Amino acid sequence: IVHVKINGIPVEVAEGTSVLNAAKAAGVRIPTLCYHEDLKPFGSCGLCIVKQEGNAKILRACASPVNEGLSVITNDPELFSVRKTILELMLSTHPSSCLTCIRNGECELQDLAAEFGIREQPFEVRLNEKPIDKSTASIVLDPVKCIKCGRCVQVCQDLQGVFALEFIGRGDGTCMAPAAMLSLDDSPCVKCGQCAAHCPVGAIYERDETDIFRSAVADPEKKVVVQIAPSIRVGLSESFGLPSGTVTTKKIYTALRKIGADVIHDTNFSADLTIMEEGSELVNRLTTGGVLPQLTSCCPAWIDYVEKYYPDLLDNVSSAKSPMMMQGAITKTYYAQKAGIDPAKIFSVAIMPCTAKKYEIIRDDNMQASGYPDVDLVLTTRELARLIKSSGMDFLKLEEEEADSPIGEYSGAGTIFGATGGVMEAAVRTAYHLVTKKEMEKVEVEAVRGLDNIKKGTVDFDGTPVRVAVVHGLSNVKVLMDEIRAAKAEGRTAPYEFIEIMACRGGCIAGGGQPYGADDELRKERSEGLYQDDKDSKVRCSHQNPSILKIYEDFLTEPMSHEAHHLLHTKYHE
Ligand code: HC1
Ligand code: SF4
Repeated sequence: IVHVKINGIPVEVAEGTSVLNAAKAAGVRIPTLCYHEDLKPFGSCGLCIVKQEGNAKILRACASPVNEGLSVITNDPELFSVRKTILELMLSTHPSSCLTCIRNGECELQDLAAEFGIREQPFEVRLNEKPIDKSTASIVLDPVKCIKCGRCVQVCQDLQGVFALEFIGRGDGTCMAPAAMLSLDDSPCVKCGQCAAHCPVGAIYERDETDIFRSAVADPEKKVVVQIAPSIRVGLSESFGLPSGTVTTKKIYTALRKIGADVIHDTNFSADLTIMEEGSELVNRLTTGGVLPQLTSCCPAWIDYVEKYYPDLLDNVSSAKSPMMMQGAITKTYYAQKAGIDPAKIFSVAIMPCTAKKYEIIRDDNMQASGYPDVDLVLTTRELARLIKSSGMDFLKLEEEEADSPIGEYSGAGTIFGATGGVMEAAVRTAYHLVTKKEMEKVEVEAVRGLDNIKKGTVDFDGTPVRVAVVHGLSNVKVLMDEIRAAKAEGRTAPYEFIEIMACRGGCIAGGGQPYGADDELRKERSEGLYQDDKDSKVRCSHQNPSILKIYEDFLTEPMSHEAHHLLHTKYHE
């Protein structure tokens, strides 16, 4: 512990804390643009400069650790003027197209320009015009808006270990792009969208497809069926000013009906279905000497990653499709039959926290198992927030409505899919039952909860130990994959039976399409929202969901049946 003073306010912090965080502890905000809690301090923007008292030294608050007795001034007329000049220089290389920018109203540069009262442009404007990259279905790069903060490069290289983005060029001409200015689609990008979620401005963003939704609901020939992912129920609330972690499932259903959706389904139902299929697959592999460890397959950025970086381990990946794709296939078959609707008329929309889901629906492998595209459109949480806001409704005052039967019903296990460790916990609850024919006394599996990079545990299936691991954030995934690969090269099996993998830190609750501003505190709050929702659920295990039992009885026969294989499984490939 050291004692420091921020603008004369005494505060005690751990040694090594940055001046920026010490100021935070003292209730003082220092402006930043390049800094992000997920990343190592980069120090490129210079906005966080502060003065050290006693020697008039200037420090970059993000990158300077405090020491005993340090006293700093974070704001005075001189610091204000330097910061304002930095911002004016940034604006001289940034287009002033704020009104038509996707980040209008949610841009960190715009906020600072407003805060500093910038009213004119004293510097000559020099824009770094480069073509917009729209090569992927997921995200768009607009280099002219880049402020060279470096967050996206750090995210892509350090957090995700993907190295799709790097700094290209020098000086004013610098931009962030794939090596050799390849298009994103030709780069190793896995479309996780973490660069977009961390970009402070509108230089990298999700492909906005809200207009496609508007056209679909305006078309009387189309029956628009919408599913919402587990983590939407906890993510969307922040867009409407509610405390993070607030769950608004039933208001979201109402909002979707009001913006024109004909039928509301919930991806949580298919999360339960996934557990039945993936859990049965695991039991099958365990009992028949199959390839182990089994790796989960619901995260499309992870699937893109394993196909690109570890194709030699594809046999370890579960053949189960993601809940979103299962839901799509079931919607245009089982649901269409039950509801007496021509599947050709169904327009299947998935609201997802993820940009990679936009790419998943157009993968070539079996994503049209129903005979039609199983999912026609994916919108992110941010796009849904825009649709709701532009409709003029007051989200906070909406009544709560139910989803449509028979594939809207879900268990708490389906809900927790959205948090890192949730798929594993849900799978354990059901696999335990499949193996032992008993129910777990305590369904919470604490060992796989929380934000540790790699979580490991052993679950006792009545005398049979099952070793599990959970990993999130692709740079952490690499550590486990290297371990599995090394074991394989030595003719061994890595010491796990089942591993959950999510590309984004924290899991889907902090996916690349969720509301901006995720850091570990927010990830924790969003996860707690889902865990509470699970705790409040009457049914907490996928195999106890009555609608799941019914779909097997009426339609799929049993997990891994011929019909289930056709609709719900696929083969991942290089
Ligand atoms: Fe996810 Fe999933 S949990 S991948 O993390 O398996 O996107 O929320 O919808 O499909 O259910 C995302 C979340 C989501 C799928 C499920
Ligand atoms: Fe890198 Fe993910 Fe952005 Fe692609 S989407 S450039 S992998 S951070």
